Amino acid sequence: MTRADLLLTDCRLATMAGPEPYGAIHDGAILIADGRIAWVGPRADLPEHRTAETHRLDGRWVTPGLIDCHTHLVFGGDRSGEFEQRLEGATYEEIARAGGGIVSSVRATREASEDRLFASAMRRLEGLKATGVTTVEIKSGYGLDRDTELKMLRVARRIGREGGVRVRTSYLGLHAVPPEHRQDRAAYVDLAIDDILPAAHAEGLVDAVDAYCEPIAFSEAEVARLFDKARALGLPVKLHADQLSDGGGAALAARYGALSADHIEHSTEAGIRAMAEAGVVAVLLPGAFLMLRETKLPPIDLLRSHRVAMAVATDCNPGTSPVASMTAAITLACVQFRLTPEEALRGATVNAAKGLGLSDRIGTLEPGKAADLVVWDIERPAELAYWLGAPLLWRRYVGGLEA
Ligand code: DI6
Ligand code: FE
Repeated sequence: MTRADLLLTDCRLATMAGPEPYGAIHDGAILIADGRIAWVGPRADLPEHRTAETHRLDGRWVTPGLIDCHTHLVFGGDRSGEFEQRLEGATYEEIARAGGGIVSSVRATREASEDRLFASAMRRLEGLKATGVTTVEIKSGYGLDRDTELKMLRVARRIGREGGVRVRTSYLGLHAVPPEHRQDRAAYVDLAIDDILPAAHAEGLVDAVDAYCEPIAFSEAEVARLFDKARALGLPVKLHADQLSDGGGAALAARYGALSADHIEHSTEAGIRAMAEAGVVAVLLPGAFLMLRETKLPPIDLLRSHRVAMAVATDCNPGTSPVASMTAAITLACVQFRLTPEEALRGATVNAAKGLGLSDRIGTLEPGKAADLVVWDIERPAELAYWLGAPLLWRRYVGGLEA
């Protein structure tokens, strides 16, 4: 007799595991106990069980909770003025080099209180939750001094406690050189690596370490120093790689066994091969591609032929991707990058879990995994990619509880 807290029944399942497209089970049921999936399969095979509660889902589709594995959800202010400048022809790099860009969000983030940062991030989080997100990665990187980086990461942890989602944090101290160090970037790199990172880690605020590797940001050598420190602290790494130019970011990420290399529009085949060999997940960020009106597509065919796992994320940030909808990221990945709807949904579930190092806990509907799941008002899973901005969510469960 299987003991359960909750039975979900009369539903179609996209388990994202198994040989069928979407790992589909067409008349399925799920038993949930202690916040985890105890059993999942065709309703006809449901084992004998005792359960406190039953939810009938009237044939709706159930998927794993969506995982947004790359966001900058916490920041002060907005950059809609720069958006207007870009519409008039200024480029992202020009604005950054003229002292705008990331640094203008740094000013606003330093000024904002923790409560204010929390409140504004929660508003954006509502958009993600309404589009099925149950786990979100949140980066620092708009503080660039010790107090503000730690403030951002504390807000991220608070979102994990109070926001109705699971949160993974990434320390992104090497995001930009802050204004007070413009004349002395080496001193900032030292500070970010030898002072801020250890302080954040000592407070338990860091799940992974990220960096922005671009000519307008940090070099391979600077990032390598950061990654050496992360390794010494036992922290996994990931990288904003080859977004605006080929800077060898994919290969660098592979050399350090990174969880993921993100963007990778400009990565070469050698870089992709290195990622494949090292098991690095490719995180595709079609929101940034859209908002910057980029034209250089990420090498999707190479990722497929080298069997690199592809994830899809919003990159929600005030500069390049003011996107607070996970289903919009899925749609954009299909329309712009020509992922299939199934690839895009894998990218928002099983492959995103891999990109966060959480494959054993979330990302599929399988026994033993957390009962993070989403019930959708759709007839076919491809609708998650097809609709842009339509409300499709019917209900979310996090750890087996309606959230
Ligand atoms: N992610 C980032 O961190 C940068 N680009 C991206 O896609 C810059 C974000 C920003 O301009 O604030
Ligand atoms: Fe980013």
